[in-house]
Amino acid sequence: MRISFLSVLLLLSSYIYAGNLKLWYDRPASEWTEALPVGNSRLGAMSFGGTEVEELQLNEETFWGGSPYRNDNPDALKVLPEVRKLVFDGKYGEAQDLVNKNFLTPRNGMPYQTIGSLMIDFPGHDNVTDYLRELDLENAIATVSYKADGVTYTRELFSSIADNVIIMRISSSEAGKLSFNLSFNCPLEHQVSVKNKCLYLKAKGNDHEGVTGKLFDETLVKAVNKGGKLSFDDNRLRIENTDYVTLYISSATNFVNYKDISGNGYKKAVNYLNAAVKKDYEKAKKEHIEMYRELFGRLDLDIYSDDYSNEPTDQRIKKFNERNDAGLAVLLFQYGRYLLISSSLPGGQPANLQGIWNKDKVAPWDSKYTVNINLQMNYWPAEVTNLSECHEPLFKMLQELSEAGQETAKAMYGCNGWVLHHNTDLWRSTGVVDGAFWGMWPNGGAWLCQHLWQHYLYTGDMAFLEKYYDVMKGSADFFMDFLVKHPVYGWMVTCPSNSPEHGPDGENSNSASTVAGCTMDNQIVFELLCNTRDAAKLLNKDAEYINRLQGMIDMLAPMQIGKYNQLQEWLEDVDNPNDKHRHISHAFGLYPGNQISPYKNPDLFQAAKNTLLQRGDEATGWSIGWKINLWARLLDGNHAYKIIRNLFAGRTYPNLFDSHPPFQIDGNFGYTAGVAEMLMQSHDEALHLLPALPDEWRDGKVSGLKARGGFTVDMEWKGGELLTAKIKSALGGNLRIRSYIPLKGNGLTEAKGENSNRYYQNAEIKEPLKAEGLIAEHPILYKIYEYDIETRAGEEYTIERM
Ligand code: FUC
Repeated sequence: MRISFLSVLLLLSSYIYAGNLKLWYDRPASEWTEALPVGNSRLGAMSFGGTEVEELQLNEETFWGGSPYRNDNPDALKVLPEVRKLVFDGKYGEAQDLVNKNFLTPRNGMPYQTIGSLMIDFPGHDNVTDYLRELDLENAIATVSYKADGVTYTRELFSSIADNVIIMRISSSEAGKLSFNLSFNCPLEHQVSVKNKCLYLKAKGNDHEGVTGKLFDETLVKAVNKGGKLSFDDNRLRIENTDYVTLYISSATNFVNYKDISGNGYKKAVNYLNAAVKKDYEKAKKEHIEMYRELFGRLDLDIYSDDYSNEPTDQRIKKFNERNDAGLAVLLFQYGRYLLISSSLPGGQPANLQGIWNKDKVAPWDSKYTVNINLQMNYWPAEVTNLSECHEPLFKMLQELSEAGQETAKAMYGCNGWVLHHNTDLWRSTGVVDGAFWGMWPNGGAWLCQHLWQHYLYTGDMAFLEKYYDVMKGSADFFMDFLVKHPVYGWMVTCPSNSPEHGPDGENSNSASTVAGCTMDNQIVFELLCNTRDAAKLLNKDAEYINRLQGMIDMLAPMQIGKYNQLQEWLEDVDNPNDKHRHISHAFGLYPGNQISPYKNPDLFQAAKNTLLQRGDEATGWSIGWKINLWARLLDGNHAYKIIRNLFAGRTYPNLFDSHPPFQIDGNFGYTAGVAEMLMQSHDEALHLLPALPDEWRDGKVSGLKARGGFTVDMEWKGGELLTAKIKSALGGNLRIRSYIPLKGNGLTEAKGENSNRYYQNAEIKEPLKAEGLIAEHPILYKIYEYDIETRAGEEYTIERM
């Protein structure tokens, strides 16, 4: 009996894990946002899954326009005193005009670019049945299968983590039935030819904003066929009457680092290719899966509801708000982890605005790095969802920015240390871009430094802290010089700056956003200086500097509560309670910061809640991602779930990419972090289990969440209550578990001693103001329970129902 190739394949594929973590569709993609992404951090492909024509749109993470350049404008320094005077005199528009004239350059940033697409034509495959296209998140493999003329055709696609090439196996159920042609489409300046028995594409990165494009991507496609004929004609690779074919797509650029482009892309691509083709396909697949699962497999989440996994993913998205499909919420959560692994592995570039997946020559916002929320959000899930290694590309980038940004700090502000404004790119540009209304914001680097400290808090890695201490200190040095005394309040403030992309008149860019000491700046600088101080103490260095930092911390502006019971966004009480702007910058102190909590400052906690209520629940994709985290920190799971519903109602593409619109990957990562934050929180020196569980997620279990302090948390819950938690300690030390029981009423309640039934009070109970609708709530009171476990490294502790 002849065993068909398909069944051999199935036998060989037995190590593929089964599960419901699949995106699947019953038709090919007709839009890019229906295509399915694969990636190994460096090489990405979007597979459309067509039958007559399969398009693999390709990316290589270092393929950007331009070449090494800088965008500092030294004129800034000359007008800085005047700009500051105008701001302090309340002449914000004039200050902004002066910034526009003196701080900017024509260089707003270089674009991340597509390589182009590999087109695979299957003549005659127009009439097909049994079509199935899926992306398996447990194995990081995309497949397509269908029947044409009684023959089943199957494709398996992955971007190999093990071999640094993209591999596609195309097979047919009957021998000799597979024929197809390969060619390239490329929107850039390019050449296609045959080289080294491969189809070869060389594309040139764009010239952009006066910066010459000096990067070249070189891509080789090799087909290894079983039987049949392989030939080249007219820059096409033709395969005829074969049983199965393995395609290897190898691609690289001449990029070495942000200052050096002397590499040899061709050589790199050939080396990866030669090594990959030597390996048996099944072995290559197995190694890729193993490396991927080492990361992905660390965290399991199950939330119980009716199972709709037999419906195509695009249909489930549409119906999400008609029913409780917790499986889809889990799929999207794990998709965020899949995307992070696939776009950000050690040694690579950080995930940009679109991760690594971009079809355009010049994408929206150049698909670069916006650092007034977006890049940070990309890394929110990294630690808490147990993908700490995926954080590494960001740390490396910070190291580089701390070098590049020194010149900017000196040239533009005459300050020590380093500065980054609201954007950067492959070339680590650090100047002001896009116009003062958006770009006059010197806190990008300071915010990113939070990630260094957070990595330390999760891992306790002292060598890491030592390695990156100078990056944090360099950012702190900048602010020690840059902050100025506010002539009215006497606080030390940033000036000029803005509350990202937003002024008291909203986003009307004819108005001014240029101000001094907005709340987000004060919070970010507070965190940076405190974290640097604490790092110095831990590392036993810079004793005198610690005192200076503390002196400055004591002079920073506090958070303030305004006339609508809101957390003020600016130093003055000028917030508009009907403003729905997507940036909720002053909520930084609630999340991702930790300066506001019901534990330490219930009045500010309530004010932050009012601000969120005033801003409303509709938002762009990433803003939704942020709001999920914020409502989780506000301990309101049902409200967080309401925001999740908004995410599925128009902010999620059929391929589960997040929609700003257009596609931006930050919202995917914000969502994944948000779900983790709903299930577990670790801040305020305590662990909080199930802090924001919505009614829809009453029963479930999770394993492998990470908490600050080196803890790994597994939990099972039923009827909305914790059944058991198993907490493993990697570092030892005190584990404080805290829970909050909301209380009705508005009387003051006495705060009681340590570690026991602590009641919390609000300092002053104000009547909520009503201005054009309900925009503020009565303060919430909590009864706070705590208990401490003294843990030992390597031991696991079980907690029963709380
Ligand atoms: C920030 C946001 C925009 C967009 C851009 C890439 O400027 O305000 O909404 O996400 O980044």
